[in-house]
Amino acid sequence: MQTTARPMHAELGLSAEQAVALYRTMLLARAIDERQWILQRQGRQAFVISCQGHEAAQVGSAAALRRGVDLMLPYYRDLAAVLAFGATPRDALLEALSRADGPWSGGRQMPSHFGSKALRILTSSSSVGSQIPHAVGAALAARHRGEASVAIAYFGDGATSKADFHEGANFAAIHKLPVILFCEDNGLAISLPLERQMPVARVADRAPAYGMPGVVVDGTEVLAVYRATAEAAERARRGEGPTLIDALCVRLTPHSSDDDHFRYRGRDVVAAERTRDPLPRYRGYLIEHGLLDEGRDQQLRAEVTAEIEQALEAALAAAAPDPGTALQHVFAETPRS
Ligand SMILES: Cc1ncc(C[n+]2csc(CCOP(=O)(O)OP(=O)(O)O)c2C)c(N)n1
Repeated sequence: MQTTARPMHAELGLSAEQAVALYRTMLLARAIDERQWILQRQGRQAFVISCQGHEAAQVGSAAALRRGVDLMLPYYRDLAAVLAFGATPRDALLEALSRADGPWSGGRQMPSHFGSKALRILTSSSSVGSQIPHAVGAALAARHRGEASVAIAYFGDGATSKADFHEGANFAAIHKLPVILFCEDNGLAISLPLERQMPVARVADRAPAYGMPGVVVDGTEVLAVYRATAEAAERARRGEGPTLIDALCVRLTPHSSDDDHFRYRGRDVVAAERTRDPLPRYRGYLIEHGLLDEGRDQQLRAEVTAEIEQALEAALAAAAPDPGTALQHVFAETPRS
């Protein structure tokens, strides 16, 4: 009897529309990110820190969770993850331009510091790794409240050398908390390569010390990431505790708009990373399985561009915060000037 292998998205229970929607979110994140570099170079935006190269890891993982139920604790690179969890281009651009109406901090935080009570995205700090124990605490609180939420903490490989990671992993594992520790492993902490960050070969090798699975996944393959995250979420919901996912990503830009990566990476290395760009990879999959063609791709890109232009127009027209409010939420009592 002849058997035909089902395409991976179908195996994962994703419809054709859902499979294309993942691609659209990846396109949207990439286009907002590219626009932010232009705004920064124009002097309109203070700072950029990119998700470029991490889109598949972020969208694949966020899409495998339940919006409105699960808790997301992102770090600064997670534009695509928060878009996949319900944030809009307008939200992103209002905050990128530090506008008073910015939904994450009212323009008080640096760009890329996400947080939305409505979307169950816990506010993020610049301090590397600090969201990891917060995720563990949020999962514990959810359990006490009888909620069925899984908390996902996102972080880079560098963050796994912080005490926050080890304390969080240890506590989550002892108490079998519903946590996913999701490492977007691009092999660099700014300029420091992985082999100088840790004495083990991979981030995933840290997992056995905490009695949890350490799952290595190609972070440039959106469906592979979806599968790994869905499995970790099921394990968490069954009460079996946390999973460390080591998603191998590429960082297609310098660390931030304040960095020149050619001072520590050869042009050949950056060019090699570009061959693993997650967008053309997934586009190829969709075309191969008849879910996308050139015309539909162009149409999606045009839609995304129009959406961003509209959001940008609104963000450019929006008011900056009143300087008189600069100390609000900083001190319990405003000190005398
Ligand atoms: C506690 C702390 N130490 C140092 C920094 C400065 N810093 C910002 S990002 C970063 C690198 C983090 O690398 P990684 O966790 O691998 O994430 P990536 O940026 O590569 O995605 C460092 C050292 C910081 N923000 N917080």
